[in-house]
Amino acid sequence: MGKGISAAATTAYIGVGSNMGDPLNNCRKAIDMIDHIDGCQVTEISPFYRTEPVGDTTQDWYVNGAIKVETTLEPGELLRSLMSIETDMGRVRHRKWESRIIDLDILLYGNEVIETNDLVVPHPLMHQRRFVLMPMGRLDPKRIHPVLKKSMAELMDHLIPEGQAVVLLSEI
Ligand code: A4P
Ligand code: MG
Repeated sequence: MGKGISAAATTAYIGVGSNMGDPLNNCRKAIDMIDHIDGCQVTEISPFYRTEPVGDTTQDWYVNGAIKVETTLEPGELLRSLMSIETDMGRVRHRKWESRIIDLDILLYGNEVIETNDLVVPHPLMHQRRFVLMPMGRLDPKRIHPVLKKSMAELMDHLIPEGQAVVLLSEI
């Protein structure tokens, strides 16, 4: 986290999740790799949580966290860098929502609203997901969702918590 980054950098938030192998270690390793991307500096790391699987409830529980980065990469470049970290860590894609060694999602990129074929920001499900809002609320509870115009803390108050158990795992 020692590199300097230019004044033209954008603040972005990335969701980090894993439910295979050693999930906590996978999350930490991915964050370290993100910090080593040229043009990307990790400035804050949320606590990690053990979280009940959403979607396919037969899966193992996840470890989830979120990070704040300063980046000079364009959103598409950031996405490609994150996807190559997923691949380098051994992620193989078969079907949507399957168990994964690592999942890196761009949650917010500045206040930009992006809808292309391969990138939607803010992440379209973030406001419904406790495993995202809990760590986001620890990083920046007052951060405003650029589409819904509500803070992370307000979104957290409005979500439906059933089936979304979240247990604090560790403070960093
Ligand atoms: N893509 C579009 N927008 C974005 C974005 N903002 N960030 C595209 C990252 N990628 C984005 O993603 C599929 C495609 O989404 C990419 O090619 C990219 O171009 P993927 O990671 O290959 O597939 P996926 O993860 O199976 O799909 P997706 O939509 O990312 O799934 P989710 O929504 O991430 O759900 N339960 C718990 N407790 N914790 C979890 O972390 N995660 C999921 C996966 C389900 N249940 C979970 C968790
Ligand atoms: Mg994903």
